[in-house]
Amino acid sequence: MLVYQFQHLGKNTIILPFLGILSVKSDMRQATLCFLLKDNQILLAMKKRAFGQGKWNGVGGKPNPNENIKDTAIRETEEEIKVTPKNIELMAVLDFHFKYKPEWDQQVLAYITTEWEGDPTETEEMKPQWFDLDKIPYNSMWTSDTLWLPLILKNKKVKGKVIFGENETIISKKVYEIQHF
Ligand code: 6OG
Repeated sequence: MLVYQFQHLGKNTIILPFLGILSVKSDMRQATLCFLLKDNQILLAMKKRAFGQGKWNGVGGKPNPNENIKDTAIRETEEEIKVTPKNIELMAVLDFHFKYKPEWDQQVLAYITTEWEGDPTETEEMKPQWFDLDKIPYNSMWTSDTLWLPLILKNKKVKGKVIFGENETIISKKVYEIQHF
């Protein structure tokens, strides 16, 4: 089976030779993550409420209607930790599926930034904290973070798909490096 990507057909276009196009468009909603990096440290933030509550994560959220996703990444970082990123770079595009909670399905675009204005500040939604790169608290993060975060911290760009079963266990995973998006 051949899997191609055609911009005009959408993200998940599968073409079976002689059989035609099997599936065309991904309708997953999108969300962003932004990680601040300085020296040998990464800024994570404790999610204080709602989806992902109690986990350390990058900062982000969902686009407003008609909002460009990169603008979402910047706006959410401003809203959640009072920092304005100046140079964000897309490092990962990750499809997360929840077999028993399909309403949680989302495609997450993860960005890194090394330049910003403002000091990370706690808000009602997130409590930011710097971590040494060798002390990332993976035990208190989404379990799938170990699959892709170490790669983007080595400056690799990645795509991935993870399917979660019950209790956030991973029942299927595929993460691979790409040259560019
Ligand atoms: P709000 O519901 O807060 O946006 N997000 C994930 N982050 C990680 N590290 N792993 C996942 O795997 C994630 N799924 C979603 C994207 C949701 C926030 O949660 C992130 C957004 O920053 C399951 O508006």
